[in-house]
Amino acid sequence: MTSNLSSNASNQTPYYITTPIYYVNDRPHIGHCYTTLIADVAARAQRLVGRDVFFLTGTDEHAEKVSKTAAENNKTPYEWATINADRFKAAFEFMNFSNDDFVRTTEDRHKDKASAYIKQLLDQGDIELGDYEGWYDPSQEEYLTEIVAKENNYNSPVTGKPLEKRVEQNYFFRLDNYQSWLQEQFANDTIQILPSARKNEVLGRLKQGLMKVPVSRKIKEGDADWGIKMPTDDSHRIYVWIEALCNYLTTVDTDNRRKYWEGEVTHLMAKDILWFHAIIWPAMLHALGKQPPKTVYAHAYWIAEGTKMSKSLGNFIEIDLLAAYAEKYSLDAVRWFLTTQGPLGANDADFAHARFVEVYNADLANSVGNSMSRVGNMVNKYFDGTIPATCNGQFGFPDGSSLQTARKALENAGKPVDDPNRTFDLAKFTSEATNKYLEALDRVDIETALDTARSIVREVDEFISYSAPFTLAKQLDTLDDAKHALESILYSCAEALRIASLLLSPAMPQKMAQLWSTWNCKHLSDPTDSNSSFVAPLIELAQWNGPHSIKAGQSITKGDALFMRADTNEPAPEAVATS
Ligand code: ME8
Repeated sequence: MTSNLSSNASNQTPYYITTPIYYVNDRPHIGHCYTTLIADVAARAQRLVGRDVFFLTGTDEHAEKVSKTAAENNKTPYEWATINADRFKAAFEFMNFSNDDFVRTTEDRHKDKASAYIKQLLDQGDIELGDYEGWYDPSQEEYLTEIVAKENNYNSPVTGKPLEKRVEQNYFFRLDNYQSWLQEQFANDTIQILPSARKNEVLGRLKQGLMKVPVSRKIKEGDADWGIKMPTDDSHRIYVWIEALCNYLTTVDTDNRRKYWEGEVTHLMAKDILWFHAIIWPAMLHALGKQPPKTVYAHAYWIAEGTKMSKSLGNFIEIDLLAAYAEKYSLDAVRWFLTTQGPLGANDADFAHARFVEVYNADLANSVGNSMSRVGNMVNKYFDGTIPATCNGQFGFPDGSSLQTARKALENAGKPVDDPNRTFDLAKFTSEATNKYLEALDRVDIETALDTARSIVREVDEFISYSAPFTLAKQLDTLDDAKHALESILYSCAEALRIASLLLSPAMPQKMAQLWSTWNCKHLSDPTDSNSSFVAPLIELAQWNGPHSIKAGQSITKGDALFMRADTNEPAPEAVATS
């Protein structure tokens, strides 16, 4: 059963996953929660695999728009940044994210090291002083190339607002020196850019050639005292984007965390900021003598009820609305919907109430939740809630004779099966699903991973419909071997669902913990550890009839339904402002 395993199964390399650090000019919304959720699910899944994981998120505070909004709100930049950083922290706690740290770029631990990296680049000649004239996008605080500016009619490709022609004396990073090195990294996937549509865009733009990029801003009169000064020149500040990128390294550039940078690094973000992460940052790292990230993953955007979210439309889906959905349908249902229906691939995704309810009912109430309570209820009804002693794993499917007995019972009841040749091998099915799950994780393909987990539930549902244990249960006294067959079938369903629950747990940690508690599978994870650590790596935990399987004599109590069915006509929940 353990042959042909994905390389991930025994991967001992530390795993480091990051989200963008978010601007603190405003409060968090669905987009910020989404990227951080994908990182959370990936981090939890890698911990489940047994890897040493570090998951980082945080806030990007030294942007001009932060000091501007602060002034509009009669606050100092730092006060305003703190108000919003606290909102991000609260939102991420509410979403049950398992980040190992939350970095604020106003912290000394970040500022000191970011400054030291810039100093190293200056000393090495990778950063030099020069004049710069270019198209500046004030809304994004970035310069665009002539080609990109022209393509967008000299408007911001993100906000559509006009670009400004600016001339500045600046310090520049010699990005142009790294073109061929970068091309090599992408050609052999030393740095993998995902999804592939995004990689093609980056390669296309890279072919147009790289220019040196500004890494500082001249301080003007009247500027807020906000940001980190250039280490050798007080009249310049480090450009906020360059400083922000450094957070990924500054936070783990300590004796006990350095192993994460030397391990496997995954940067997650939306497509708007891919260029910085795929081109500028790896080149800076190379110049600093550090290894580049293994994966740069850029997802697409959430839109709201068919419309792009924007400040002017005031249609941002904020954390308060997600909280209202969580209140009504459970937090894990919100996590499930966002993870499985989100814009992980190349296309944007719509947050629409009708779709939410449809997915909630189809995937959770009628599938995962229903299957788990059905099997629990049958174990309760037919075996008084205890897995029978005769069922010590060896009755797990394949066990052709039990299926034959089930067919016989259906025949006796006048409801013969349509396909008498159908076979079920849940042991093999779960083992293959676990492998597929591991492979999907290698590509940060969380949607496929979770669908694979749910495919186990679908197979169990099909197995129950086909073998009809409720019909078999009525013939315990009249049909030879009926008891053995019933035990075997229900054991197999419970064991397959136990394995499914493991694979689903990164997306729905609370609901799966609830199942483990009613099914007495607490040994799967240590409930005292909030960081969801497991007692063994996935490949051991998910072993059919292995050391962590459902055991003879294990009591499976009848718990509350994990997900109640939702009324499709119910109105959408409304946000209740919490902050
Ligand atoms: O760009 N759909 O910060 P930011 C999905 N500080 N994700 C979305 C989204 C949407 N509609 N809107 C935003 C910055 N996001 C810089 C980053 S990193 C060194 C510096 C998510 O607050 C997505 O992850 O504008 C996107 O990349 C990020 O928020 C931008 O956050």
